[in-house]
Amino acid sequence: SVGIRRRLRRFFRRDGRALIFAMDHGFEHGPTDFEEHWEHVNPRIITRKVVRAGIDGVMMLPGVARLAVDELKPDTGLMIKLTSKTNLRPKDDQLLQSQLGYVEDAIKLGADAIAATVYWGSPQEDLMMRQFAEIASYAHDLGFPVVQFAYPRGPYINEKYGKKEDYRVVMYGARAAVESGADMIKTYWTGSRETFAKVVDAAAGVPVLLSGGAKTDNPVDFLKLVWEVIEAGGSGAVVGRNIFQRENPEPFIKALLKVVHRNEDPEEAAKA
Ligand code: FBP
Repeated sequence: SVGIRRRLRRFFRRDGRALIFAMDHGFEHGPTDFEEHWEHVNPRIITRKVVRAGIDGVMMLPGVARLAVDELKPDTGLMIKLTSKTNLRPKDDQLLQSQLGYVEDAIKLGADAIAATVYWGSPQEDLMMRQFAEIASYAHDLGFPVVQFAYPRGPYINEKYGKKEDYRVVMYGARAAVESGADMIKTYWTGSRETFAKVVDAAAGVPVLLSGGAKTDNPVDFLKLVWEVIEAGGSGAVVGRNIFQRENPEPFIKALLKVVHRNEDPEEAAKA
């Protein structure tokens, strides 16, 4: 619908690319994720910094969005994620993301997009598929785009492919996201430009964004990774730890924006 297209444009610039800040870690990993730079446990403080640096959008769970929303610029895309899990659950239940909020809650917060995770290949895949279908159907009816964090993970994947980052697995997850109605996909790095390009192909025009991952010791290494994603036809990145675990996230975000939007050489981008 027109509403979906219009709202998607809040994240993507004219070049069709976006850099989005992710901050659901206090729930999904626990507050220890912020211990590297403890001030950033306060959603207002870190949101103020990322917005000042020029980030295109942010992704949060509803409660944190409520705390941070006043720090956003009118044109900062707001993505509200409606599923998560804590790291406190028994190990056997870690392969399930549960719904913790509703499409209406996200809309009341001013969301431009609704996000939900599906662990493709999980023993609880069926439940997450239904959850995603319900969220997507309602959000689409109301003209809101839906973002799928398409994360393949499960015992059979490990048995058959060795690792969840195998491009055949990541590409399968991206394709499953498209076929289940996603308007934007967030997924893992597959290890090379060539293989990530296949993931992008399998998504058949639905934008594919990198899921940041653990902080790299050397900031340039992460800039290089994002550069590869862009060269592979990826539409940008959704980045959490690589931003908020850095002492000084603002220059790093500016460097990331140069790589995402100007294909700038990572070493050069890091210098400025
Ligand atoms: P990062 O850039 O820190 O990897 O954030 C992306 C993200 O998807 C978060 O939204 C989420 O909390 C986290 O990664 C989940 O990571 P994992 O499932 O690997 O524990």
